[in-house]
Amino acid sequence: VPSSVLGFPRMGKLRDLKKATEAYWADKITREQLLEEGVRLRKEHWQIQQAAGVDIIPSNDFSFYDQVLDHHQLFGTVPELYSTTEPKLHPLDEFFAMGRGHQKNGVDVPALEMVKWFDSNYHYVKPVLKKDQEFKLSQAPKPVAEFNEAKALGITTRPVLLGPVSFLHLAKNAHGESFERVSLVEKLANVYKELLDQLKAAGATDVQIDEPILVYDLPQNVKDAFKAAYEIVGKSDLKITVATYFGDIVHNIEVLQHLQKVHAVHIDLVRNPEQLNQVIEKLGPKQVLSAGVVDGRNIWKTNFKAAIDKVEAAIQKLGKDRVVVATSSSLLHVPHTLESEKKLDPEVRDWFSFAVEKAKEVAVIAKAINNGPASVAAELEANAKSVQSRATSKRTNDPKVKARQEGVTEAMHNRQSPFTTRIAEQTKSIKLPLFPTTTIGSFPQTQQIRVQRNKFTKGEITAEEYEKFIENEIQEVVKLQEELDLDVLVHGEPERNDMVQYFGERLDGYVFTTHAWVQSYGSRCVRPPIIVGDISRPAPMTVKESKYAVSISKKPMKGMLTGPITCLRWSFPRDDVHQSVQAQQLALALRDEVVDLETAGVKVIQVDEPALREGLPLRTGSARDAYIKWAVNAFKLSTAGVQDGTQVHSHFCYSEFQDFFHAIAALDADVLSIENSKSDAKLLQVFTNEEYPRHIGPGVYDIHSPRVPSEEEIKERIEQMLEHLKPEQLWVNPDCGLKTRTTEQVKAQLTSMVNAAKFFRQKYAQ
Ligand code: THG
Ligand code: ZN
Repeated sequence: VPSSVLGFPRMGKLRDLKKATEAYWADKITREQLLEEGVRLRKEHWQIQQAAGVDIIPSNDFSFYDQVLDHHQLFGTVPELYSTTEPKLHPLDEFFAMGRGHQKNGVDVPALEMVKWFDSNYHYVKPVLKKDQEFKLSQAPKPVAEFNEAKALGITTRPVLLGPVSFLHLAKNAHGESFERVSLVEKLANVYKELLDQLKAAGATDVQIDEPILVYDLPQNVKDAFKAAYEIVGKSDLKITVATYFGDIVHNIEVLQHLQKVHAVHIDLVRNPEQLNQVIEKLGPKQVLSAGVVDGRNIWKTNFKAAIDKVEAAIQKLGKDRVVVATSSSLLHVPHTLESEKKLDPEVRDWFSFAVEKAKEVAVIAKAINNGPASVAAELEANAKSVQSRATSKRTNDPKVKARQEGVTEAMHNRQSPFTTRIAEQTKSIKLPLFPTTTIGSFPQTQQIRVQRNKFTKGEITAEEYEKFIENEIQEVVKLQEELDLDVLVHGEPERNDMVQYFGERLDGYVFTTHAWVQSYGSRCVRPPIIVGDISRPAPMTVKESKYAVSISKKPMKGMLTGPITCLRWSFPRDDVHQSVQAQQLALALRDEVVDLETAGVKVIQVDEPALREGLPLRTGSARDAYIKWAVNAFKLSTAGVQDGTQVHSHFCYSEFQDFFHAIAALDADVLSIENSKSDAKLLQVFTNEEYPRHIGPGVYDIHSPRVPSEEEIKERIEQMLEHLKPEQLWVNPDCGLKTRTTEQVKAQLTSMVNAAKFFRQKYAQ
């Protein structure tokens, strides 16, 4: 029984890849230096896995930006916009141009669209394909080059590719073209076959082809595409492992009959252990099962006994030579190594396992099975101790939290009065004009803010000095907003590192790390806090800053919180209690914060839930309905503790509301601000059709661009919105937070916005 890792994080121990790519973009290092850093990181990561005792080590899991985007160049499908620039871009720059746009030397091209990778917090770049798309294997295919690189180090790797059907399904059609992308499958599969032949010639024996879309509900033509694809790809002499993850494949089990020519099928037995028998039944007589038993999505130490039991269950049916021990998915979604965490409480640290440690885990599990438990007796014993320690720790169980959860009533989820009553109260207590203007919460996070925060973290400045600095920042942001004549102000969030990490650092039941970065997209990383136990709020988290902001302005100030679902989803959650329980604990902690803000004189409170939609189970059906119910309840529980006169806002960073509208409406937020930068009438139509009574601020300009929209342009936008929404419903705001903009840009953009709002205010006053 060999051990296998499906993919390794590529940032490096100290986010080396982030630093190198950003230095390259800033012209601080040369292209050669960046490429060298790639070579160094790949080598380091292969050697780590080799030293850990992993038998099947992946290659081509590395990427300078995104592994899905790599395929555009690999298969010769780079959109013309990027391949025909004047002057022509070097391939590496063409690649980055697709990922993040390119504005230099007269070239000005925007980035391709980026979307979430299944239900993870990783984003991939959506490939764009044309109806008459041709495919052509690149001259020096990256998978072959990286295979050779590892081979030169004496390591025979298993290259990883995103499979042809998943690639087509996860891509999108070129603008304005209507066609079924899977109709391209044969053409594409031929190029895969060519690539596999080259890998074979280079000395590869195995290849991992990821087809994660098998966990989705799939239309018939997509399922059929597997037949066409694997008839061609399956002619290769390589042993192919088709990998699935993040869900079960039982609902698509018929597809396995099209995969009879492949060597192995990988399934995620962490998320869906119950699929084991049904998948085994459909395997061909010689096919191998790759059993994903080490969690690629979370940081918990694997329970060796439980994992071994799962693998043994597979061996019982298939025999030892038809089973592989593997990570459940790529380890891309976990941090590099626990080794770097010097400040974690040892009790808790002992429960965790990051990528380096997980590589060791698969090797130990395989060894226990191959050579008997005695061969790894020390490891098994230490593991059992850690598991026991976590299960019985006082830190995981807090009777006070449990008692409070038991006392939660239905009534606690509902505001005191219906919206019509509330809004009448709010109009009196907050005194807002028609078309009120506001922003989403964050103001530019300047270099200076980051420097001061770092100094404070390192103890180079005192708490008082830091506090004074933050107050000054708040003062400036408030002054700026007053000058701009905005109606509902914010304090700008200079004190916050990340909208989830900040709260994780202030809640009991959480621990946070110093180096545990996970790639979010491109060079950008997040450091998810870890939920280890029952969650509670030892002290107010945001009241001091909000109160200060209230004290320096006569205008209404908006308090800013991250909602329970987003806190949960962008953290590493516990795997020993249901997520709905953790969400409710977060909701109760936030409820106290909301009430404390109200007491401190904050009359408008925004609770953001950008991750609400991505938490939807990947397939439609009862699991989705159950999720919507507990997720909506958590939001309502967190916000419903206030008086009628306090206004609850929420913000959503997406506008695909069609299939999710009822969940959003059920939140019962007084005001919603939503992304609408593409000026999507379909979105507004949803609100009209459903006779949505509450207030809405569809973004009037796109904050992701430095461009300054003109007053006229914003007026046109508002005019369009008024075709769907009543004037007394409409708020005027940007489409997201201003964190990534400069102060200059913000001033100019908000000036146009406020002027446009004033125009309509006057027009409708008569
Ligand atoms: N926080 C968390 N998850 C998220 C987002 C977030 N997931 C979705 C979306 N927002 C992802 N977007 C970003 C945007 C910017 C950054 C990360 C994710 C970012 N990170 C800094 C970096 O990599 O340089 C972190 C540096 C630091 O904090 O010192 O800029 O907002 N949890
Ligand atoms: Zn947003």
